[in-house]
Amino acid sequence: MTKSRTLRIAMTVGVTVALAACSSTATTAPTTAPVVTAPPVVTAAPPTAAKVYTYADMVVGFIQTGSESGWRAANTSSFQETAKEKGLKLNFYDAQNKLENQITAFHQFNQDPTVNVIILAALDVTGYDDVLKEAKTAGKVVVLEDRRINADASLYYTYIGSDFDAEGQKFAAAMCDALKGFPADKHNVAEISGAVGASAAIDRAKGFREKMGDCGIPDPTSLNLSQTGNWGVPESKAVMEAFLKKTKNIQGVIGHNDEEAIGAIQAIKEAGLKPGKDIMVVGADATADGFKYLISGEMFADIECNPLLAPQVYEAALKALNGDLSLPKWVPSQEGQFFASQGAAALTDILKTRKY
Ligand code: GZL
Repeated sequence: MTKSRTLRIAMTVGVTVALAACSSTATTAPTTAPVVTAPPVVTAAPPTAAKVYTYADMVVGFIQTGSESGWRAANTSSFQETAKEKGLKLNFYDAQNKLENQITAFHQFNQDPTVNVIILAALDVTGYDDVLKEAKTAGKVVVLEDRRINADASLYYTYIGSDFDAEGQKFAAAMCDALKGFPADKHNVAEISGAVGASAAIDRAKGFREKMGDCGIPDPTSLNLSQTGNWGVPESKAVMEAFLKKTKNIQGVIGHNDEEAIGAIQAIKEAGLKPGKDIMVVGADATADGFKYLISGEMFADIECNPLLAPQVYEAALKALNGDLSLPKWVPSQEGQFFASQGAAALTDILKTRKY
């Protein structure tokens, strides 16, 4: 029974008593006023109404991958800045790109009674089942950000991140566009992929292969022209150098992020070839660095991947803290793509409006 109802009952009984008293005095000659003994008003202590959580009550354990790229730096800033804006407590953990560090941190957050929300940017697609089950037992809200994982969906509230498969398909469509000026039998594309095991790399590779056939691009793996660049410039440059030593019969290259595309561009130029003319380059993330190479024309297209996920992720976590489990198990990020053909001036203006 809510407090207000209890109060109404008390008032009704009180009023009844008063009315009774009135009627008794109004209808009978004055004698010793009858003692009206109202039944005791039972005011059971009102049950505590369910607590309504606000951001001030939110204590987050955030397990980040590391600081491997411009995208990641923007993603980290999004969580740190938004935490300040909303007044929530953020315990930030940088796993230095080591899965074992993520597991250790997850376990520690599970054991921390002050933490009520755990946010994970998963380095890998597997390996989290035990800590996810531990979190469920401990009553923590778990939200996946950026990367999906292969775990039972009952072990987390929701996943907020990109459709990497769709991004991979955009890679293929952009590369087919880039190769329009090349003979049909000269559509050999090298792939510098993201970190092995990362959902972003797995799904971008899958999406690319789903659509590369639209313009006769052979599978880079079948050409022995697919290798991880581990999201970074130096390693990706070395990979592209090795590809070019193996064969000059390469007309395109996709980098699973901007750093990998930039590493490929550096290698292409050092081999005396012209990126954007001899070899067409497509990257991903659409960071400020990626935009520089779109503006110079050395990168043909940059597939956007939105790192500014914190507002959506924190909002989802607050819903879950308040028992609202209405979100779907995946909330895809909204993102587009950019092309050198938009022109240096237009791209420079767009860059001015972007936060990363
Ligand atoms: C994509 C993200 C990837 C970026 C890379 O959502 O997971 O990880 O594309 C980053 O830059 O390292």
